[in-house]
Amino acid sequence: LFLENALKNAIEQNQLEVFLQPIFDIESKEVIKAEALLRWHLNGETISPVEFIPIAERSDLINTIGRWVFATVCDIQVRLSEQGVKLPITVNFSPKQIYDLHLINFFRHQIEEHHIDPDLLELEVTEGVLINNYNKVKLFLEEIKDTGIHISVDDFGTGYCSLSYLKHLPIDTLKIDRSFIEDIDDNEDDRAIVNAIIAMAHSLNLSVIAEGVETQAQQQYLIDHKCHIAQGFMYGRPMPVTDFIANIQNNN
Ligand code: G
Ligand code: G
Ligand code: MN
Ligand code: NA
Repeated sequence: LFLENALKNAIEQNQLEVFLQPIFDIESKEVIKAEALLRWHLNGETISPVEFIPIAERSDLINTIGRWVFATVCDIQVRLSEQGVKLPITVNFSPKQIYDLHLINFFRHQIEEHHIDPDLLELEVTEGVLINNYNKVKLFLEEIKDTGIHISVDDFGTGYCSLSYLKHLPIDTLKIDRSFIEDIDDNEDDRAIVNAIIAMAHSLNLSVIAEGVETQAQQQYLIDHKCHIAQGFMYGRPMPVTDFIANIQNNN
């Protein structure tokens, strides 16, 4: 309860910060995208979203926070474009936000106000979202698609999403869950799952991103199996926007 009350004031107290983690093209060796990851600074400590997002999801607080993250990512896009950087940013989306009335209008409004190309924005929905409440989710995602915002499926492989769902929903990208990448060197089942996801993505004309890539061996496996977009500590940890911009300008 202490955390819940503190979280209610986090936005106005300026305690929330959006970090960026690079998403890397192994072939071109360039950062091609970034994921926005929220951090909460409280009394000199940084609290992980793993801890506070579930608290926010217990009430409408998740809607306030979700909107704040989106608006902040729009601000970040303005900052990037001032630096001559054009890079899509993905925003994590909580299942509860589907019930945030007028959320899509809010997105449209933010895009217009910031003069942003919606091609530079992408929502990450988890696989579970697609299965529960399919009809409502389909309508919601189609409305999102109409705004020009892209859609990716996060933590892919952990749910039970069928091929036909993927085919009928306006999805652009699959993100292979990092649990499958972690043991790819010595777990045959994980390799089979990763291969199947890559094949599925190619045949449905979707992009595919491997998450949680930490080693050269994992990267080599992905190259050999035709997945050339990756995210993980090997390329960069989530970092403050200022650091992210400095890194981009040194490397690209
Ligand atoms: O960055 P980190 O590994 O601590 O993130 C942990 C989890 O928190 C991830 O599953 C991520 O999707 C989630 N998360 C991070 N930022 C946000 C956010 O802005 N909104 C939502 N709903 N989840 C987030
Ligand atoms: O659930 P989601 O995919 O949104 O989670 C993203 C989280 O994964 C981020 O919070 C980030 O800190 C974490 N992450 C990103 N890359 C790596 C990695 O290479 N190894 C590990 N262990 N975690 C990672
Ligand atoms: Mn994510
Ligand atoms: Na994930």
